[in-house]
Amino acid sequence: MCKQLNLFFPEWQGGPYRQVYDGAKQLVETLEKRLLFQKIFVDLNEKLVTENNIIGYKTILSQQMEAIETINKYQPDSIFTVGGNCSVGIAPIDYLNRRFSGDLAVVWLDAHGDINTPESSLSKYFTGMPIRHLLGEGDAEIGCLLSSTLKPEQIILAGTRSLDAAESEYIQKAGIKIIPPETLDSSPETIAHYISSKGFKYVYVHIDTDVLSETAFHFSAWPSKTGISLETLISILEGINRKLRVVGASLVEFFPCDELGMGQLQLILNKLVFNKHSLVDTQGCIR
Ligand SMILES: [Mn+2]
Repeated sequence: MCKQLNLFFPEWQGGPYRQVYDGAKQLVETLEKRLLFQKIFVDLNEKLVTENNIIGYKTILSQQMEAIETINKYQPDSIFTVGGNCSVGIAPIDYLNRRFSGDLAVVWLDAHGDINTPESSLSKYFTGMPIRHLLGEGDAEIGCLLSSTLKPEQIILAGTRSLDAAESEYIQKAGIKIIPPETLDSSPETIAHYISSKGFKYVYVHIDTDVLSETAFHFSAWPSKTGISLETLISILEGINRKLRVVGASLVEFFPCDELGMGQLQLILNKLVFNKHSLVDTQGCIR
């Protein structure tokens, strides 16, 4: 049997909205009826100090450290994370990349690139920096916590439509694959085909709900009109499940939802299948 770890990591200091903490908490409270979550302690003090070009630096550093320690303690085969900011994917991706010796494609379903360095970031929000740290750049102390380094060819930015100039320049220079929302809407299988063609077997799926258009989902922290539809997102996940093995996923950056929104998140969760086991069918976490 595969050991799966479910993480509740509502890190919110990486952006301007404490509501992403509340959104994560609401979802986890409904999921706890059938899934066991390990909680990463998150500070609720709103006074954040900027250091090393990162808002809330010390707090974020200690929270990331706790996430890494928790994962290392359980040594899971797969990890599902509810966030929080996009930065909650750093520890799971770093661990899984090491565990699968680099045979891991990371699908970053997000309106944004999240690929700034602390220096290139205009906002200084850590939520816009996770991928660059996974690529071995960015803050040195955070880098010291990580045990592996991703290669640019492991990353697929999907549904991306809002990039800073420095991000666009880096993506082009590093040769990182980017698939715009229009391509996904007309051909949701593109991602699974691309990953298979590159020879990867294992996949990590990061889902920032802002990959969806504002009309498709109303509760994203950074909504924008031109995203993909919910049907497209479902088809993307089905395509990935058919061809590849999902060993990690994160669902992040949403505010507390009404019943409609919770139902939409549930539809997404129904399609998260880890190592051929459906997340929603399983009882408990470590299995
Ligand atoms: Mn985003």
